Amino acid sequence: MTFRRAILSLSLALAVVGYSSFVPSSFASSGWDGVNGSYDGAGTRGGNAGVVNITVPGLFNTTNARFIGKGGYTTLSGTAGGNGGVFQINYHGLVRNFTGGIPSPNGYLNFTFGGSTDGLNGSAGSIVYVKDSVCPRDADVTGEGRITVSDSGSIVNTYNNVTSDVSTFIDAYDINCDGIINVIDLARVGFEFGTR
Ligand SMILES: [Ca+2]
Ligand SMILES: [Ca+2]
Repeated sequence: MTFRRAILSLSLALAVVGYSSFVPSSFASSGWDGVNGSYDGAGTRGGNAGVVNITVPGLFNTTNARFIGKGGYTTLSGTAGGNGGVFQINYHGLVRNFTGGIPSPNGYLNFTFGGSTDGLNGSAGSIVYVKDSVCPRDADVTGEGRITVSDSGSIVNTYNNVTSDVSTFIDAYDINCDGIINVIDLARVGFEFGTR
């Protein structure tokens, strides 16, 4: 899928149906950049980048996903650059993570502000992760897109906690949603251990 830069910044709302993994590799290098200001006459303000909102009922695979929405560059004196875009994903689980300290091998996000000839920047964009809690919950209980000893260790550290242990019970660790964190949840981590 290829998008060409238009006069107005492009926005996208995409809802994936069915409980399947979503691999957005076809969006490689897609751009929602704001347009740069004109160099004709006094110049113009750079455009704001677009909004990307993707809903995935299953796994969102960030491995080769690239989403770019930078604010446009302003050439009009005394005026700030365009604003960066908004990138929101609504998902059940991640395969790797753009920003969780364990970056995807090739995944990339850039929703930065635009600059200007007078050094006035627009506002930075925002990146919003919204993980659902549909049962059974994702086995990546720590949420960084990998299933490792951090997931099993988190469950072990709260082992046998029940929902009434309000100060220590963590919903995400109760993968099968039966109200207790125990071997059943640990087994689900085991089934997927090292798979992402
Ligand atoms: Ca994890
Ligand atoms: Ca449980």
